[in-house]
Amino acid sequence: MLNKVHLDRDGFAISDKVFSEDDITSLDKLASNLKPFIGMCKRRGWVDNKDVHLTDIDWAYYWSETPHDNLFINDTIIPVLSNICDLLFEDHSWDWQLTNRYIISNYNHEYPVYPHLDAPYLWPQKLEVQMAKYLPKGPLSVTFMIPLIEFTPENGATGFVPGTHKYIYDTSDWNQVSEHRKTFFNDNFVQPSVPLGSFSCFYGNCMHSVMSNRTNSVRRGLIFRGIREDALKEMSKFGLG
Ligand SMILES: O=C(O)CCC(=O)C(=O)O
Repeated sequence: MLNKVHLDRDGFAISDKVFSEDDITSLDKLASNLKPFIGMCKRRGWVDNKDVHLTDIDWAYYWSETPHDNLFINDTIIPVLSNICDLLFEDHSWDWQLTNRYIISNYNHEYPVYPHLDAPYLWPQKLEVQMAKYLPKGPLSVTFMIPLIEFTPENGATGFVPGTHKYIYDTSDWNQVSEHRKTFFNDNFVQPSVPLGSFSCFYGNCMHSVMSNRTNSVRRGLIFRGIREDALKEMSKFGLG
């Protein structure tokens, strides 16, 4: 279903088709009615839920909270992804990052890239917390992105820099070097298409970014992240979500 050799070589891999296209299309319809939670506006940058008129914003992209009671997600998608986490975390226990179950809606925009690492490798609000430097070796997180319409380079398929999960980053100067990181990303990214019914799976420390959507269709995707238990314990110690 998922090629682990490719995942370990590149830091990301695209699965076989495992979900029904009809179920995915129904979920996309449901997702189109979810309200924005946090995101990037085309004109005024980052917006979060403290802002009042979230629905009036000219979004580039935003994240909505995923419904907790959806049978397709709970009975079909999560068991498939859980099996993969069991395999990837090997004999470590792990759990879902419950504060980060999102559907991302990516609108037509030509917004600059935001290359980043996922939790628990990067904490923009606490850059000094660098778990990759002191927890035992091995993957600390795996992110899954399930497209709700086919992902293509034209509609903003996720961009990845292959192989970047093999390194440890010093995140303490994350903000100072952001322009260099964007240059590095723009020179090296790939944008694999992800067919409907498949998903992408990537280690949280594989550098990736939301990309421009140059079509008039909204590109939505469901995001789940499995995190190793020792990292989850550190997160709760530091009050990180
Ligand atoms: O929407 C995408 O393609 C990537 C999303 C992402 O990087 C994130 O939610 O952290």
